[in-house]
Amino acid sequence: MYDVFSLPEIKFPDGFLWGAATAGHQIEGDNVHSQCWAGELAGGFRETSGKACNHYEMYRDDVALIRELGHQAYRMSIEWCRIEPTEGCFDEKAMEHYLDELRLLKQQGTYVLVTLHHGSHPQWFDERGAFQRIENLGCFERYLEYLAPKIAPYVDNWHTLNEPNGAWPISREMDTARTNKIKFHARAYRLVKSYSDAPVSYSHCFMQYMPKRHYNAYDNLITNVKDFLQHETWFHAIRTGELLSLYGNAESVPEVKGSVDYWGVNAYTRHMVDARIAPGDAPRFKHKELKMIAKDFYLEEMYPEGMTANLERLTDKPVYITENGCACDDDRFRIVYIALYLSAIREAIDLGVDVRGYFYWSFMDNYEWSSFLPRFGLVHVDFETFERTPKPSAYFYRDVIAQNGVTPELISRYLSELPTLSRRDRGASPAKMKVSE
Ligand code: IFM
Repeated sequence: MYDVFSLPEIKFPDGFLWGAATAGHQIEGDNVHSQCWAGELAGGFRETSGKACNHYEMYRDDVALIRELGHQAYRMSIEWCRIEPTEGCFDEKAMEHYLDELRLLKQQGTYVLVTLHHGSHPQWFDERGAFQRIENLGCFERYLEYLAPKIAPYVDNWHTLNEPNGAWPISREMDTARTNKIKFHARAYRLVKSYSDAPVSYSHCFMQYMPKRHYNAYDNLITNVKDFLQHETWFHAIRTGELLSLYGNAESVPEVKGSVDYWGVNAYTRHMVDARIAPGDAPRFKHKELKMIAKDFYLEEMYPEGMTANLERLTDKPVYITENGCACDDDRFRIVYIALYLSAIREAIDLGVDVRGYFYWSFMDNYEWSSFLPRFGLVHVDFETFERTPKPSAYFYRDVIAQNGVTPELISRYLSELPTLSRRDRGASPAKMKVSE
């Protein structure tokens, strides 16, 4: 655990943008035309998304809460499967729903970042092979031609795809999907640019890979391969237009070159690589295993140093941190996490990285793709009643925004001591905490 009380004052550049992020499938509920919905029902999931946070019905309240909590910006996604539930048929009511949400956000002065594809898409698109088949690019284009001009007046910033580089491609099929996604991204970038002057990028899943044994050649080799395939091939493609593949010849795609106006970074933790374990995914060091949620589901590790190191690779364009956050039952961890990662981001700025904004993941507790257990939210959601209750970290973050930084005084106001997770605490229900307003 880090001594967050010894952090010096951290100030951010004037105009730094502060907000939080969400994604449609994870909060809206009843997303029945999505491939995720079908996949969930097919089994293998701990829980299905069901009503999620019921945001589709409660969006007016949520938009108001974003403002009440002092956020300047909001990152949201639009569900393609609601707008085009069957191929080629567009649902005007769903379109009007999103336009209303966007209008409300703009009316209250919120800076809006819209992600066009965040993990879920129509079931029919999935049945056609989704990103696996480059022929499907036309489907995405047709959808964006419908959507982009309508929402452009309300969008301050765009993301084409969320974490398209997410998994490192260990098979030929995954490698094909990876290069196709770069092409989908680039086409979407060009299309959006024809309707909007706002900046456009994608959200790069920036997992930091590290060898478990720094002296071991194989651990280092696999670490470098993973990093190369998941990160460097994307950066290289966008910087040069050259798409590298593990299985085929490199391809030059001019449309890809320069297809981001800034780097969108989603970064949470690091990943240890051990060549003795296939496919290299090593367990964390025991002393770093913070089981911050009650059930045996997730092991988060605070590794803010990874954020600084990642950002140092992105000095050629501005950067927005479009996701960073932690899943924990004891909200005090979130305060520690935010303070430490902001310190790491400030360090990157001092090293010459042009970081312009920060979006905490997530605005509220939500559906974490197969379960409601990991609670990433600044706002607690009761998944029975859908009541929203801001956590202490939401007020901490509100004050960070107001001060454009973190001070030792602010940390002490919200934390009286460092949270611990002794063996005894594991599995215990989270301590009741006073909400400070
Ligand atoms: O919930 C996800 C999000 O959809 C994509 N980035 C990581 C988050 C936390 O796992």
